Amino acid sequence: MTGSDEFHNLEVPRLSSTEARPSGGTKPTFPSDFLWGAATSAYQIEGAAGEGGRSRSIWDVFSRIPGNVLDGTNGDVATDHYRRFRDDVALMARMGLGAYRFSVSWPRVQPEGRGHANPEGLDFYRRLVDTLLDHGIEPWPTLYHWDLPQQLEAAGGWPERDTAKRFADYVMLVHEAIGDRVRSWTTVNEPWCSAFLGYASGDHAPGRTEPAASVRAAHHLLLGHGLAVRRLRDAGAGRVGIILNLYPVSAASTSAADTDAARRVDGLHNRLFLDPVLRGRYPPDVVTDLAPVSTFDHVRGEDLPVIATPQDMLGINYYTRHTVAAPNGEGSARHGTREDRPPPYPGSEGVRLVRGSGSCTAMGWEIDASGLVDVLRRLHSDYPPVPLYVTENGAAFHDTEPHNGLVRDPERIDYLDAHLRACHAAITEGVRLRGYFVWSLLDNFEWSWGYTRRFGMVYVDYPTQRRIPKQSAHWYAGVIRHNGLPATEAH
Ligand code: IFM
Repeated sequence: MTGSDEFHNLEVPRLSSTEARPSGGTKPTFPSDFLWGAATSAYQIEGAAGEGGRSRSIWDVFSRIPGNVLDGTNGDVATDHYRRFRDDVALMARMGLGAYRFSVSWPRVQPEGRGHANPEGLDFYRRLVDTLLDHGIEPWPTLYHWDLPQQLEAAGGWPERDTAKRFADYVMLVHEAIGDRVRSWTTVNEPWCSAFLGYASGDHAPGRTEPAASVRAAHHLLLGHGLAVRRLRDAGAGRVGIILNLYPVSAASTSAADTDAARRVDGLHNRLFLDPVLRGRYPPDVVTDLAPVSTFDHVRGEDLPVIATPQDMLGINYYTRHTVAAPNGEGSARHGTREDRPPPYPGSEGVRLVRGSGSCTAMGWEIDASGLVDVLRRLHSDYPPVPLYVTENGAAFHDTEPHNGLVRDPERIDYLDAHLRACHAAITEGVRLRGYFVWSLLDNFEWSWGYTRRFGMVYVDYPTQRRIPKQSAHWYAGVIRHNGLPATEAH
């Protein structure tokens, strides 16, 4: 935010009669203590890559290799949040956010990934947390959102057990700095992405294509989470939890082959992470599926109890559902990655993602809010009880340029509206869902898609860094203010 006051009055813009669509339903109201938030992550917004004593992360290195990022960009400047955080927090306050989920950059706080802390880096997060608290916004730091210090990758990265220990040490540096002011901690964001996009498909940093290493990485990310939970709890931290990206997985047909493909993909995407964390064991069928690439001999006897250390909450990131077919099953292939090749994840080789009939976001992800209800229901009925938070949900669309200070993004409002109705339905069924964070507060660096995809409720004009709240930001502010949704769907 550049100090302009286009966000001055957060009234929901009036809709024309053709834009309003009756739902016929009642007006969903959320529990009075429901937490309304928005999320970002360090590498995607901070910029200031070479400042304040920050070292290089794996994304600084990966994004500089031609071909890795669609538009050839990187997070050097991003949304310049490192310098503009005060304006950004003021903007959040005007939206009425109750919580802000941000991530702490490990290479900013502990440049070598081990050893001494960088006081300037810690100071940045102290100032951010203080500013949030001054505005009545609860800070929700995430301790790892994909920006591993490059020095740790040079030492082997997440496939090495030592990285999990280094992570727990770094977490304590952060806790020492802001632990007196932070109540809610999330450890690792979407370990599936770090492990399998980072070490198997190579779509994300560090860009390795080593299936065996990806399975080890998945385990060590979980171990790092468990070690961090224990250390944080010993240090008196309030509430701690991990964040998983979960997808309902359906078979494209009732054939035995497609049904088995769905089991495999569900195992690899969901149960490989949920079961160790919430049940203290790896699912035997997934271990069998992964046998061609891993004997799981990296798993030590003491690890699973550590990973399953009871946590106070579970964060769920939900974007879409998957329908899958066996290699020669039914259905038509869908873009699995940017390059339109089948995802080479171990354990599900040859399985195809099948395009559904619904419309898609600019990421090519099918919009299906009912999948969020499915995910929440499953956690409620199949796993031990734990308070749930939707820690990311949102969509990229090809937003139009600002016109008269307004960016109209009706598809995003529709998306958020539908998914919040799904949250409300789940709560009505008894699911312990306690809060919801939109991804994302601001347009930002969307990893290997660079700046070509905009997820923000706030438009960022990158050349000037001007922030322009989109119509969805106004709409979300209204939802927060009313603690509920309109009786009619938004657009
Ligand atoms: O931008 C990412 C975020 O960093 C992690 N979850 C998914 C988002 C959209 O791809």
